[in-house]
Amino acid sequence: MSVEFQANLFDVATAPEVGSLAPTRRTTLPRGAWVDVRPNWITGADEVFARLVSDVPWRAERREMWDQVVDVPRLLHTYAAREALPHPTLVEAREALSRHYLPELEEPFVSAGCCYYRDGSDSVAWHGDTIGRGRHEDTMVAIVSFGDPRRLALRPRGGGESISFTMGHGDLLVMGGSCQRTWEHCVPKTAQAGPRISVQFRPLNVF
Ligand SMILES: O=C(O)CCC(=O)C(=O)O
Repeated sequence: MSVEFQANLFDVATAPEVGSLAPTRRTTLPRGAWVDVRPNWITGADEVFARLVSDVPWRAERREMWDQVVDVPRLLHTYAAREALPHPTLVEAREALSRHYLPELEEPFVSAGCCYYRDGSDSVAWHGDTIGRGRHEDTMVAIVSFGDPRRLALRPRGGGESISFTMGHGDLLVMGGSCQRTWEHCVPKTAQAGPRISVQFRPLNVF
């Protein structure tokens, strides 16, 4: 699938750099969930974004909704454990996350789900990553965002007040503890936004 992308708007000459994870800011949520945020974790990320746009084999999905089959409003591709990632910075990021969170997670991050939000009308609805082990066990999902800022909102499963984090170019957000089964998250549609790519690193058998 070809996706239009104006690479000349970006500074693809600056080399990407994965920063330190020492100053992450943790927000503790009720029911054993938490969110870590590290703004500007990957600097010089324009070239990473451009390569992901052009090299990831993006696919559009369709799904049944009520009586109709509708387009899923974003493009997707998942790199399973042991599959080569499309940019060395993603390999570096996955290794840094695995090292930093090993004492808590007790296993590495292995897969990388990629989502391409082409504009503000692309989105993902409220959900938890509960296919696989996230349904019953505490786990972590680490999201790195590239491109235009978008809001990632979280709310307690079953109802309650939502909170949200704006994820900008190169920012990291990690959902941990019981977050996938006791909370839901979404990326709502917005009136104005350019393209954004989200890369989600997950441990084995968390989807
Ligand atoms: O776009 C994001 O950062 C969130 C993606 C997500 O929640 C998912 O694909 O499960």
